[in-house]
This record gives sequence, C-alpha cells and structure tokens, in this order.
Amino acid sequence: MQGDHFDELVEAVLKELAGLGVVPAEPRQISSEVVFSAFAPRGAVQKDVELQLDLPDLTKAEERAKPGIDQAQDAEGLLALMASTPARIGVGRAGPRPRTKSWLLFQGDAAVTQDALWRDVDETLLNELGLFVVQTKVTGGKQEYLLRPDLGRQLSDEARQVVLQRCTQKPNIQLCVGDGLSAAAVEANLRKILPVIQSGCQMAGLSFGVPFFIKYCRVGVMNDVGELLQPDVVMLLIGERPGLGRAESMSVYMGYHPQAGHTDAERDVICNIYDGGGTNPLEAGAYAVQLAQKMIRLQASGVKLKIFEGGGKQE
Ligand code: B12
Repeated sequence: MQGDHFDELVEAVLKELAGLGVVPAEPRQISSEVVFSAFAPRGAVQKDVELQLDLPDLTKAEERAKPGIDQAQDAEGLLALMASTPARIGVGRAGPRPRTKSWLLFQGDAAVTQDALWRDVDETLLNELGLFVVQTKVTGGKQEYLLRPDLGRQLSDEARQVVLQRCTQKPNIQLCVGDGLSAAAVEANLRKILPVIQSGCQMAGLSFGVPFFIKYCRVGVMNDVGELLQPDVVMLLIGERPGLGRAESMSVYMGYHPQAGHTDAERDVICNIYDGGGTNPLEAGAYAVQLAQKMIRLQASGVKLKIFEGGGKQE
C-alpha cells in the first residue's frame, strides 16, 4: 500500500473514532511511519527502553513449589507430597484445562529440552580439554542425526583416518565423548568427570588412549572405535535424552573389546550423571574406572560381566 494513501486512511479512521469519543479530537501527528513502527522488531524501536518484567519467573524453584490447588483439604500434606518429587503434581486445573502457569512452565521446560537437543557442544570446552573432533556418517545436521540413528553409530571415513593417525593402538582405556541427545549434559559434566577418569586410570596403572570428541554420536559407535584402536575398554561419555526441563544428565557407556556385532547386551551404562540430585560426576568418574578394572579382570562386559561376577567364571 502506498504511504500517502495509508496516511489518508489512518486520518479517516481517527476522525471517525474521535466522533465516537474513543480518541481525543485534537489534531495529532500520526503517519504510516508511526503506525508501522509499532510493528517493528522490539530491539529496533525500543533501544533505550529497559525491559521490566512484572510477572514472577515461573522456572524458579520457589515458584515451582507453590501448589496450584487453592483450597486443598490437607494443605500441609500436599506441600510435603510436592516436595517429595520433581513430577508435576498439585498443579491444579482451570476447568478441564491446565492453568496458564502450568502451561507456560511446560512450554519453558520443553524449550530447555529442545535447546539441549538441537545445539552443538561448545567448541571452547572441547579445545580447553584438548579433545579433537571427528564426525559420524551423519552429514545432514541434527535433523538427519535424529532420523538416522544407524548413521550415528558409524564413524565417517575421514574420522577413521584421523583417529588412526592421532590415537595410540591398544590402550587399556579408550575414552570418547559424544554429543548424543544433549549438548548441555556434556557441558555440565565433562570438566568434572574427565580429570577424575584420567587420574583414576593413572593411579590404577591403566594406559589411557588419546581422548576425542564424536559429533552426531550414538552409543553403537563404540564398536567402530573398538575395531579401529583395539583398546581393552571403550568408555563413551554421552548426553542422555533430556527430560522435561532436565537437560544436563550424562551417561558413561562402557564395553570390553567392543567390535562389530556387539549390542547393548555387551555394554554397561552409568547413567543420570549430574550435580544436585543425580549421580555426582566425580563419583561417576571414579566408579567408571573401577568398572573398567573389573571388565579387564573378568574379560567381559554387559550381561556376561554380571554372570561372571555372580561366580559363572573363576577369577
Ligand atoms: C531411550 C532409552 C531406551 C530405549 C533405547 C532405544 C533407542 N534407540 O534409543 C529403549 C526403550 C529400547 C531402552 C531399553 C532398555 N533400557 Co533404557 N533408557 C533409555 C533412556 C531413556 C535414554 C537413553 C539415552 O539417552 N541414550 C543416549 C543416546 C544418545 O543413545 P542412543 O545411541 O541413541 O541409544 C542407545 C542407548 O539409549 C542404549 N540403551 C538404552 N537403554 C540402555 C540400557 C542399558 C543397560 C544399556 C547398556 C544401553 C541402553 O540403547 C540405544 C541403542 O544402542 C535412558 C534414561 C537415561 N537416563 O539415560 C534409559 C536407561 C539407559 N535404560 C535403562 C534400562 C534398564 C533399559 C533396559 C535394560 C530395560 C529392560 N529391562 O528391558 C532396556 C535395555 C535396552 C537395550 N538396548 O538392550 C536404564 C539403565 C540403568 C542402568 N544403569 O543399567 C536407564 C538409565 C533408565 C533407568 N533410569 O532405569 N532404553
């Protein structure tokens, strides 16, 4: 629409509204420019306006802890019940629907999950910890990673070459880090767990291969790493599928002499690794080293290890 014509239109509407007493009758400076500016992106028109939020931040622990049931029969009991679980109980309802608060919180928490899933692990962290980066056969970004788990279980040809060039053969422990389903999980735990595993292996007299990072990684990639480098044990630190609002949980998947054809039955997992409620990353690191020692001693992992532990094989 032409600006002049629009101005005429605005003028006509304002006159009509003034006649109805909805807007003041005095002449005012209004033009298409002014009207359009109302729809411009916020940053563009409100550069010097400070953002003021008058609503509480629903994601804060104290807000989450507030019951949504106004006249609970046992208010104290309800509070105790809510404190006993992170599950969304006692949130109340508006007729048959969730309350606005519940709905907003759900959307906020779902966004945390999506962010963790869709973004890449911070490169500065990987550089800081001296991890070089290789990729699986996924080439079409996260979308393909999610749709094709099979590609995430195989190192790309280039990755295989780089790994062979940069890593040592037949270490006791070969550690890899994978993004998996949560970048946030890797970022939250890696700085803590990696040094514990490294020093733990050193103290246990286990040789430690050159660690590296695998982008678009699935658990099954352990088989490729095992075939390429022939370590006794592969440890794969990987981001777990995030829960609603909980994205920082990591796992260590481990296998003895992983090779083509191995399944999860030949693997073990130390899961739910995060600070403040999960398995503490420092403890998890120490436990991973102990488990690796056991795997090497009994020459097994996964179900076989359980059987051998139970006396199926003499030490
Ligand atoms: C998704 C999932 C599954 C899916 C896996 C399918 C898939 N393709 O993703 C299904 C429903 C099949 C599944 C089954 C089982 N799971 Co499960 N699973 C999970 C979950 C929710 C997320 C895992 C994840 O994010 N992995 C990371 C991504 C990147 O890996 P991925 O390559 O995409 O997928 C592989 C792993 O998820 C692996 N996997 C999944 N579960 C398990 C369990 C064990 C013991 C192992 C070694 C591997 C493994 O299987 C996938 C294919 O290789 C976790 C919860 C958590 N907090 O981690 C539980 C979890 C790992 N599972 C668990 C268990 C116990 C099992 C079962 C043994 C249950 C049963 N009794 O049958 C089976 C075994 C499965 C197997 N693969 O042999 C436990 C492990 C506890 C432990 N420390 O041993 C967890 C931690 C849940 C829990 N809190 O109890 N699981």
